[in-house]
Amino acid sequence: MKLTIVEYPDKRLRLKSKEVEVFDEQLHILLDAMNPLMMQTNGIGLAAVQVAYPIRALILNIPDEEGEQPSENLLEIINPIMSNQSGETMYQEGCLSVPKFYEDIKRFEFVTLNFQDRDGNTKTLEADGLLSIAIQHEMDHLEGVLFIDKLSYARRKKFEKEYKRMLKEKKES
Ligand code: Y12
Ligand code: CO
Repeated sequence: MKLTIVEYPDKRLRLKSKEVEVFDEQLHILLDAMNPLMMQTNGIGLAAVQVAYPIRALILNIPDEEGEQPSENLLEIINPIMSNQSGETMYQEGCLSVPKFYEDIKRFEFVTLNFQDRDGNTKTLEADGLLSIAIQHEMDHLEGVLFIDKLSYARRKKFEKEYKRMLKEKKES
């Protein structure tokens, strides 16, 4: 299965992802194809909508202390629901769908997540640190929300100008 990352300002990133109801081989094939794509592009999180499948599925692989992302650490999260949120933290976020841009974004420090795995089994996860931030970033994708939507008016304006210039240079090269 050949996947490519949908990049801003593509409108497909604005779709609200649909709940996964069938945990079949098609879902497994998609998840299996998302993982190598995320690894090849130095990602730590990827939602299915970012590869043009607007379903409530995402994968995460948070680097360990050595900066490694072994496949045992891969998290596959289907139909996530946040049940608890607390604290406040700030992190300079990036997104595979908004290449080359990083912005400080405020998030909850701790979250509790209820979700299903690739076979439909229900799970609970308590997250802090980078995992908590990544979960919130990826869950925003399921609602069609991007981290740049959380910027102040002035920062968003600056981003749009710089991004437009970057796209123009890319087109010309
Ligand atoms: C903290 C903050 C944000 C997240 C969401 C997941 N974000 C990513 O995985 C971002 C990956 C990323 C990778 C890049 O490298 C390449 O594309 C090769 C990158 O660099 C460029 O675009 C040049 C930018 C972002 C989780 C946790
Ligand atoms: Co993203």
